[in-house]
Amino acid sequence: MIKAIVFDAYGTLYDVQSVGEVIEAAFPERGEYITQVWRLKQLEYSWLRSMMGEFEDFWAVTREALHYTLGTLGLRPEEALFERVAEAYNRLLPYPDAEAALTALAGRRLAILSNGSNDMLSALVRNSGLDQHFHAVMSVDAKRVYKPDMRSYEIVEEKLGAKPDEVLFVSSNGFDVAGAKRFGFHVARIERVPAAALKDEIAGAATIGPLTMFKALRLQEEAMSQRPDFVISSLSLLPGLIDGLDVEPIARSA
Ligand code: LAC
Repeated sequence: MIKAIVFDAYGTLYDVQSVGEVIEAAFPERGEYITQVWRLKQLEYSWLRSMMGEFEDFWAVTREALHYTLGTLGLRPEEALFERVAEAYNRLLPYPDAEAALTALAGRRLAILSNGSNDMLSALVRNSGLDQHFHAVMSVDAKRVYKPDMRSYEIVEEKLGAKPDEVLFVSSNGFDVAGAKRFGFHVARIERVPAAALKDEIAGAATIGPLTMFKALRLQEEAMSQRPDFVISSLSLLPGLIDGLDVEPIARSA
């Protein structure tokens, strides 16, 4: 029996590409490059910090990654501009399929487990109006270690009382799918960029740009032994998938 449906945030419910507009306005012609390198470096720094045993929250990691990325272009913006761009991460847009899917799943215990700091996640769900859907919004801050470290996934049982095999974890991040599966969750992978579409994109490109590289590195299924239980192309298909599973309803408030 599934007692909780737990979502990853960045890249799964929220579109990390939606910082692109703010970045392009701040640094014309460099929006795509900065958006991709920033996200790649942000994740890399989260993993480095977990491995080094030197936790700083995701807001610090996000800012360090932005510094790094701008540094590769020789850019040292004044503080106000830097803050404006960094803040875009707290105003990411939800994917267009997120709200309807969460609404259709009402009556189940829905939650987020994210690398985002508590402050970032509060801002994100509030700014996007998705806060009403979640029973819990859980940050890895509680364990001071980032996904896919196994300790980060323990937060779900500690906060929701659901054992790993009572959880359906939903993510589009390859590394998170692998980690969640290794931990023992049932895992639904949202395949935002199908392998065949990526292959065609690469075949049709004269040169391979940063966004294509990002899709290749972060949005594909990892070639590792931890495979997701379900693969669906969009969150819209999640309610149908869940209808076929044994999911515990929660008591509705009157
Ligand atoms: C998160 C990262 C994985 O939301 O995107 O935790």
